[in-house]
Amino acid sequence: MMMKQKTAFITILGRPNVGKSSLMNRLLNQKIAIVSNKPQTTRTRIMGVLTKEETQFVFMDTPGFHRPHNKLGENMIRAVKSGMEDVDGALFVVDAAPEFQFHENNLPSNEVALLEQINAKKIPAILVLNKIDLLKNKESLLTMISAYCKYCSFAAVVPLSAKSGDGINILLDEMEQFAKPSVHFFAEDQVTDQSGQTMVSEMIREKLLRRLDREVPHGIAVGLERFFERDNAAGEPILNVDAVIYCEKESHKGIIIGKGGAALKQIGIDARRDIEKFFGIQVSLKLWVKVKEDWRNRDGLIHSFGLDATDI
Ligand SMILES: Nc1nc2c(ncn2[C@@H]2O[C@H](COP(=O)(O)OP(=O)(O)OP(=O)(O)O)[C@@H](O)[C@H]2O)c(=O)[nH]1
Ligand SMILES: [Mg+2]
Repeated sequence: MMMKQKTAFITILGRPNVGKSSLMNRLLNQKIAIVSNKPQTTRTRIMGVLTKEETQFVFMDTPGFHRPHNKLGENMIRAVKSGMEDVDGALFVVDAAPEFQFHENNLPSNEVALLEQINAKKIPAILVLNKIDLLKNKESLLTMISAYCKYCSFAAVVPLSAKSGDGINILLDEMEQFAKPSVHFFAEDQVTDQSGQTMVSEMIREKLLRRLDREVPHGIAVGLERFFERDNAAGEPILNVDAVIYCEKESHKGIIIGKGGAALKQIGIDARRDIEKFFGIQVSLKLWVKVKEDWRNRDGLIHSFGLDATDI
């Protein structure tokens, strides 16, 4: 007998670095969105699909909500806002780790602004307190919960750890309330709308974010020049990828390449390992570094890197 199908479109919102992408990856049980300890890792809206029996969850991982400093940042905020249109629910993710300086009557202003939008658009939201694996004393959660609940009447409150998976099943159960009777929009085995090429350039960017410090990683974009499969002499398929890493300054280029090319080599090794794991075939990866000054304020370049605002 056909099960009655249900669908829930759910946007994942929060300030930068709280673990939105980690949470989506954990929910999907697969790494779709890149993760780093640098704020503003996610730059576009990334879709992730989870089909659990009769319910299909369609997640939208969004860039961290912040005050933009350039055109790229403005596009990122537009991606957050367009991710709030026509959704059945939201996960409002906050950082419960003790090193996050939490003041009860003084929530970060970008969180307050986001909650105001959630309220104005009447989006039912679940408060997700992430990173509880870092908490020794769970009592601090109560203070946080009551502070956030002053700003929004949440449909549920779920403390969890995207890292360990603790609490994820509770969230999955709570999200069922967002599901509406509807046919499924995606095939059961589809996990994301990102192309293979986008996944590859993002995997390379992740390694750069993880390896680089200060302002360098924020000014990086990765473009693919070539992406094709060919058999080697032994008849085994090899995925060939030629990628260009764009940065904003000549001095940044030097940092990315490193002494004798050592830094770039390591980035290439790390990225290749991930790409091979993802596609399940051997990969040949070649990397170049080029400077494009102030590209984050140049529409043409933003467009060529696929970082336009993602309007529905
Ligand atoms: N200990 C711990 N760390 C976590 C957890 N979830 C995420 N992190 C870490 O938090 C950092 C940020 O994670 P992301 O998933 O990239 O955060 P994000 O909210 O998507 O960040 P932006 O895309 O920049 O807005 C990374 O270093 C993660 O490894 C968690 O449950 N526990
Ligand atoms: Mg992210």
